[in-house]
Amino acid sequence: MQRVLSGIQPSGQLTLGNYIGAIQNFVKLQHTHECFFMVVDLHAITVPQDPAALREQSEAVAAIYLAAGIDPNKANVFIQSHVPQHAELGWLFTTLAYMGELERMTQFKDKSQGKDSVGAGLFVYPTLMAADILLYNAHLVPVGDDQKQHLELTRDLAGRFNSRFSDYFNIPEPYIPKVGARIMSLDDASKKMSKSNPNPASYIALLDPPDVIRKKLSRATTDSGREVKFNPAEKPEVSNLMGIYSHCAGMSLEEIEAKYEGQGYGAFKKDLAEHVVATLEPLQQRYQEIRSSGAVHDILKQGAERVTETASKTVRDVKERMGFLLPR
Ligand code: AQP
Repeated sequence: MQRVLSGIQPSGQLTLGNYIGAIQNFVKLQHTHECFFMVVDLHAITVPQDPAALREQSEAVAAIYLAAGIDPNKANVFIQSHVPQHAELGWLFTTLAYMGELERMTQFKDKSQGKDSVGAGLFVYPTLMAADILLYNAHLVPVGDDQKQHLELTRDLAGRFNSRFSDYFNIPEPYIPKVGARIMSLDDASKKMSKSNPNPASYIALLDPPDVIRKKLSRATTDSGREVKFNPAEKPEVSNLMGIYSHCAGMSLEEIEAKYEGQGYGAFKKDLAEHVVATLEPLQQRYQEIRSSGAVHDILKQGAERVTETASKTVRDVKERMGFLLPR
């Protein structure tokens, strides 16, 4: 069975973008692949995090995975920092990477732009991501556009290790989901919806109460026209809302256009809010049950225990091939 690995950073409240773009695919993949779904807290700290919020969000992301339908008996669900081999292999890969290739990473350029001081962790982030993937010799990595370059680097580092030391790593492939959705921000359709956006009106958080969802969607930016038409180049805001609608209501874009023909944006936005609320309500209910059951910690402990055997074997094999004197 092919192995799939992915993770989400506990760097804010998970959004509808994370759900549609990542978590819903995770739920499907667990039935056909051996899956590793992490809460990538070591990645989250590459930009400053409030300690209490980081702890809370880490548990929340894990509980959302479970509430969304990831079954911890089918998929490996764990916190990245609970398996210290991620950081260890990350360091080993940092020594194999070149400054030039890390400097070319567009995510580093974007996240460091205009900042006076940029953390070194943000710079070496892709070598830790390579370690996450190669630790379990994953075959497939679900990636959005913004992560494709990091996966290329992972492939380069795996190949470099194989040719410099010995053929050990499988070269992972990107997994592009059939329905690849990129949900854009509600206040600026040129930016993706992001959990670390300081303006909460720019995203729908998965745990937003129904009234907050209704309010955010009624205020979502549109354009000065009144036609509900899918045209990302000329009507990016409306097209983004239509993408969300289509996803939550299970209707095609053509059906949505036909339904709201000649009606303006008001009715469309109102119905959109109800579809989003109906999509998220069951998840929110399960989330509350899971959090109050106190089961998350045990599930995470078991998840980390289960993957540790593979992770420590990989690190041991890698160190042996690199020439480390191993403890006997
Ligand atoms: N707007 C989005 N539309 C579709 N998919 C999205 N993902 C994130 N935003 C959207 C997918 O969710 C996963 C989470 O990845 P991450 O936590 O490593 O960080 P990210 O991609 O940078 O997501 P955020 O929400 O924008 O986080 P911050 O603000 O912390 O950087 C990935 O699979 C991503 O494709």
